[in-house]
Amino acid sequence: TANMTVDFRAREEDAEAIKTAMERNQMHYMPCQPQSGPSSESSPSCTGAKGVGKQDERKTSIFMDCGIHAREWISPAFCQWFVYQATKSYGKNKIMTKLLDQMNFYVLPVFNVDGYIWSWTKNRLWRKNRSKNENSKCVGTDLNRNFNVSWNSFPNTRNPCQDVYRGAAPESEKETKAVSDFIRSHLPSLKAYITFHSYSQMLLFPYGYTHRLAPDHESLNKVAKIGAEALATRYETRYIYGPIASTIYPTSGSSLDWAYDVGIKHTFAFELRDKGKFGFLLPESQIKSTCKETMLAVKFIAKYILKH
Ligand code: ING
Ligand code: ZN
Repeated sequence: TANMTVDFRAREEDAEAIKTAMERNQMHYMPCQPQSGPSSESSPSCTGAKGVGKQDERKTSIFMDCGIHAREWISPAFCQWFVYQATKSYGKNKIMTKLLDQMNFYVLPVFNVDGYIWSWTKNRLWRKNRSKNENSKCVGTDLNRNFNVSWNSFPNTRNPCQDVYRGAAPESEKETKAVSDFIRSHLPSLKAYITFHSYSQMLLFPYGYTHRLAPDHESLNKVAKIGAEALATRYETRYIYGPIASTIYPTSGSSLDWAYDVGIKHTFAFELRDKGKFGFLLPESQIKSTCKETMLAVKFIAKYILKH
């Protein structure tokens, strides 16, 4: 599996450009830490610009990830759209400016890097990552069954040859481990976790591993309703919403249930377009409209979270 890092690091030569762009947008620029070396060095070398955006650990934060499953191509497209729109509309769009001023958005655009590449180059319908499994010639773990939550409870995820293979142990995959570590180290500023899948047109929230309702069910249901309604205002795309187990199917070891049980109150999974006509092979002509309507939902969810 590919090495990954969840925080954004610019190359040295990009640092000046980023500094200028951020100052133009009245964002704070945190220069990189000088590396250890002779103190006489007039211009300390550094490996990158850390902390793009107004970084403040105490601020309300939202973590979003896309592309946990390789073949769900509309998902990484959305994360990219989100970052593009956010940076472009800062200082112009009132809601976006307020959101970016008052909260941190941590965006992981491609969770499952090697699986995603595999889906572009070898097998369009590949879902898992590409890690090798001991004692099996089947490759890959389903990263959305590999989280440390109710991990051992569902028998249908134990075979490495299945698309929903849970992995050798909870967090056995470095992608799962990296995201779990990142989230753990950013608690308790994280007020929301949103993960993007396709397809089905659903807005899901915990639980998947049990039919029990989440302690915050009423609140989750209300925010999901707001999100689905906001999304529909653009092109009348219909989303259904509800707990994972009763709305799509029961699952164990998902990032959504894990993030909720670790203490993030607002956790949602989008199943983006469509409802099966094209499925994972959503045509290019629908990318932009899907991103636009989804953006509305995410903005409404973020706005709600800021207020409550
Ligand atoms: N669907 C998700 C899956 O992992 C899901 C549904 C989302 C389950 C969030 C649990 C949590 O099966 C797809 N299409 O991958
Ligand atoms: Zn998925």
